[in-house]
Amino acid sequence: MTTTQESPTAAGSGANASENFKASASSQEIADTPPERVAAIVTDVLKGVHDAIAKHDVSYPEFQAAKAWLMAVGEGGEWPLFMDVFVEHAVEAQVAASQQGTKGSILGPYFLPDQVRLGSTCKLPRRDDEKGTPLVLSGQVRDLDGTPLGGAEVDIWHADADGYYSGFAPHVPEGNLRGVVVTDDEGRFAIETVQPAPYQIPTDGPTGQLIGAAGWHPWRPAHLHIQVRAEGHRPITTQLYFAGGEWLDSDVAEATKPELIIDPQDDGTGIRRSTYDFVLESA
Ligand code: MBD
Ligand code: FE
Repeated sequence: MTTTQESPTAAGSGANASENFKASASSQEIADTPPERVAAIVTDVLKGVHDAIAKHDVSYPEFQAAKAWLMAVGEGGEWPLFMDVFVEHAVEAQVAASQQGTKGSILGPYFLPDQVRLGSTCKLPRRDDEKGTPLVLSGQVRDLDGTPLGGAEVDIWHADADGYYSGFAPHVPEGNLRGVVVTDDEGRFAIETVQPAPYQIPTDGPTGQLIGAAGWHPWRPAHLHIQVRAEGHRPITTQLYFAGGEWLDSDVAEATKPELIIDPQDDGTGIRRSTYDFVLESA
């Protein structure tokens, strides 16, 4: 598999994610945490920092470098990117411990609400000359008892064949490769799209600079983001990955799970097809 040659700009992705997060913050659940709990959590976070300073005998120049880097993350609007890449998986693991049905994964910084609603058998919005191998994902949404959930929403968004997301890369049209697919009476859906490429954290921003400075790699394996919602049911936020794909075993965001790997097969006409069913628990 080849990966993208062009490198996304930090300004085109991380910064937009910051604006998007602020715009949607009012509709999100922002915790109202009691003081004792704030104190308990922040004390432990700070203790982790203090312990690392002592363990590694951190110097003043290193402390000042850390401050400069933290400022750059904020100025570049990369906090959503950084938090979702390096921290969100730990929060998701806590949620996963109490969630039945389809395995979840992290939301990431590139979800956009209110995308175009599409019928159960549909094509995601795409450019006339959209690059990439055609891909059809079909399946059924059910509850834990196996009852099909008609009218459920399969909200899907993913990078293009160069690894770019619409809304976060200026050259990709708004709404590209995003849609809210509504299941039929039997809870079924069939979504035609194109195979996404692996995603590279922009190397020209502070998050990418940290990754480079630490000698890590900046890649996430190719993935489809999916959020499934149905009335009276707990929504599931997840991602699907591709068998044999590059970076599957070393996702920089640590968000893969074996249950979330699909293995689309060419149907003989150049279209790769896979099925995946989503199971939701009652709210
Ligand atoms: C992505 O595409 C993504 O899914 C996550 C979690 C973080 C950065 C970019
Ligand atoms: Fe992503």
